[in-house]
Amino acid sequence: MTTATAAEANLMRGRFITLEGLEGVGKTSNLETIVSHLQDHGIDPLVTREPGGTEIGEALRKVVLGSGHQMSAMTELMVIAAARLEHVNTVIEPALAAGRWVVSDRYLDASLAYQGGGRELGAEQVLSLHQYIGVTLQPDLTLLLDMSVEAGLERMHTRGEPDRIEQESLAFFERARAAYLAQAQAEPLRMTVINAAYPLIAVQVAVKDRLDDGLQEWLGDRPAIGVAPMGSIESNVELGECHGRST
Ligand code: ATM
Repeated sequence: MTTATAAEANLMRGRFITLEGLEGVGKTSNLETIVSHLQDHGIDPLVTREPGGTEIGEALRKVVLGSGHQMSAMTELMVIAAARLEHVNTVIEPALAAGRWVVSDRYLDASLAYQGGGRELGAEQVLSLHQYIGVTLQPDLTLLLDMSVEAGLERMHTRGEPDRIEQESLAFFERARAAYLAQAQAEPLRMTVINAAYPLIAVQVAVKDRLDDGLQEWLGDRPAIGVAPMGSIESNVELGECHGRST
């Protein structure tokens, strides 16, 4: 590919936006805000989630989150990474290459937080496994919803039966939160921390403001390229179906 065509391909590429945060921070409502704000700008994103987003990924999600399963931290990471490999190769990359924008409810930063921090595998092991299997795709923008672990867990406990990871200790979630925040500090241009302790309406305003900065940077005055027509909203996972519970 010549330099000119590589530049053109990059212009044509969709953008990859991820949403992250611990339990109870309001991910579900803010995911809807991201999608509707993009739609307001004529962008019809593919909405997906991790672990999951493919048939194999959804099956592996059940393995990882099923409360009956015991597994080592490395097994957990490898199962999640296998689901991610499938997701990136068969869903995310093809969509981006075709000019489609992708919004994912969680991605690699969640492994850095939960397996790297919570399970204490460390960022190095998480990243080197992904490097080894060839998952090197980075989001263009990551919004990290952050609030105190206690407040988040309090909200989570009003939602019914916790999954295998949700049953972890306060210390586990404190380590996961610290790992998320360390990652955001290391990559301030890609990751924006949003204080999720404020009322939802204020959090949604902050989410939209950060998206507007991105839209301005990526689109400038020109319309989005390769954007699916309005009204043909296609989702890799149905928002209502995959987010039956509020997160
Ligand atoms: P949701 O809460 O977004 O449905 O995610 C399911 C769980 O998967 C969540 N559990 N808790 N608590 C976080 C966990 N998870 C990981 O542990 N590592 C990952 O890489 C991802 C994507 C999710």
